[in-house]
Amino acid sequence: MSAFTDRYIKNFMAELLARNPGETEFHQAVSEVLNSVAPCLEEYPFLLENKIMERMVEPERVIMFRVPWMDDAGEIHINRGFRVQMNSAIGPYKGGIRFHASVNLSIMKFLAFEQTFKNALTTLPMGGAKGGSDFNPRGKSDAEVMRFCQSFMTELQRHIGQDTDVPAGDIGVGGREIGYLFGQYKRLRDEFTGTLTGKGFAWGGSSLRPEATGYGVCYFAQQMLATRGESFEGKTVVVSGAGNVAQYAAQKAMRLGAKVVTLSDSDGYIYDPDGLDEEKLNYVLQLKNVIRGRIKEYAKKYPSATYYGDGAKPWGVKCDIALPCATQNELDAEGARKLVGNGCICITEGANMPSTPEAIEIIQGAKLLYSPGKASNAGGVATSGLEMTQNSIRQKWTPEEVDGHLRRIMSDIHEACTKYGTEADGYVNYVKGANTAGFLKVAGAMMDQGLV
Ligand code: NDP
Ligand code: 2IT
Repeated sequence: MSAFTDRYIKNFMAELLARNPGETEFHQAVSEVLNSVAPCLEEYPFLLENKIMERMVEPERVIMFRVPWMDDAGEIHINRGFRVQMNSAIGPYKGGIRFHASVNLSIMKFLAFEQTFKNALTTLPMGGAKGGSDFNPRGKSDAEVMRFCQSFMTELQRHIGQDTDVPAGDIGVGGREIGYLFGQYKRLRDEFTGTLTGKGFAWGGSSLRPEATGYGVCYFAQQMLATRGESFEGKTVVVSGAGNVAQYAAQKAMRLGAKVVTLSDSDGYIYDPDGLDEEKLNYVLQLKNVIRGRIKEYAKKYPSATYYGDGAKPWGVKCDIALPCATQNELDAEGARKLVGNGCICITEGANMPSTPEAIEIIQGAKLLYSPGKASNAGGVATSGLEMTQNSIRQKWTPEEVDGHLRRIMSDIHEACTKYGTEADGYVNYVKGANTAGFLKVAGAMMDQGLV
């Protein structure tokens, strides 16, 4: 990197921090991309002159709104709603909605920023956005969740549409919430369109959308492993999380011949040395998606498993492959050292930004196969894109057709990462590859469309 680029990055980050104080997750996401694309900025000075990076970090629009709702006991609650419409250079805004107590503007902006590059990688025409609320769905009744979703959508509906902005699920937003959100959208706008994705199969949803993120993670990991002549067959896999992404990553890894030995939630993790099987996984699906219980119940049901509480993370469990599928910054330097020390060969991210910058440095320093979420979890939004296509042409594709598209897209993303991320010694830096490929596509579209 030249002295000029080094100075540019330092000045850029100083200004970003001054303009967006306290938004630590957003700073982290921008810093990673900026460092990856610095050589492009050096190579193409017109990107600097046109302030493409400066434009990319300023959301096109941020919507923040009050979400009032009443609980079952008649008490009134006020939450905060968000939609960050980050970049529409290559298509209508697209990205999930997160309901979690930790949601704030920094988390929304980092997710919308990441989404912009991820969506560009999918090869489909989708811009980047993210939304959500600091509403905590844990312990809420179905009726409370429904009233909250209706209040949230009463404001959000003004800002979205099938050709404008198409939300979907994320942490705390699954099939149930998308149903309530869609119902209210349809009622207020009097239109049955593909404005939300992740819809129920009977009312516009795509087959395989629930499975798509987790399956895509494993398809991507297969490609990574293949670069070293390896596969899932006979490997031990550690998965974090127990939600949508974790469930289907575990299922696919298992079906590809691996032994999945952990799952987790924010309270702790279970370690099952015998590994999951179809019956145990069905129990987890029931536990998390229907009963909405905690992962510690697994260890009560299956005595082969041990539960580790107090927020313990599974990274100390010896494994060949790790799939972080819970949340941002869940894998820190200490966790990374444990994985490397125990002989792990591949870390494929299912969550968005689950590894801290220090963890990534350790993992890449040890030359492990390592992919950032924006590449390896893109199967979810890609299948949302396929849902939009099916809605537009008013047709439904078979699971086999959708799976074929998903496999091809994950393979194309892998190819883009190797094209832009292969280093002089042959090591594939998937972070650099993903950021550069996504950046060049969005930057090119922004250049074509003038100063907007
Ligand atoms: P779910 O709500 O279905 O599951 C989230 C899981 O992560 C739960 O097990 C949850 O445990 C755990 N978790 C959430 N917050 C924390 C936290 N602060 N600390 C520890 N554990 C936590 O969400 P998804 O599976 O959909 O999402 C998981 C990740 O994947 C997120 O990073 C999301 O952005 C990303 N993602 C999701 C996609 C999708 O299509 N759904 C697509 C691409 C990425 P608990 O119950 O204790 O909160
Ligand atoms: O982070 C993500 O890519 C998602 N939560 C899915 C977004 C989508 O629009 O399907």
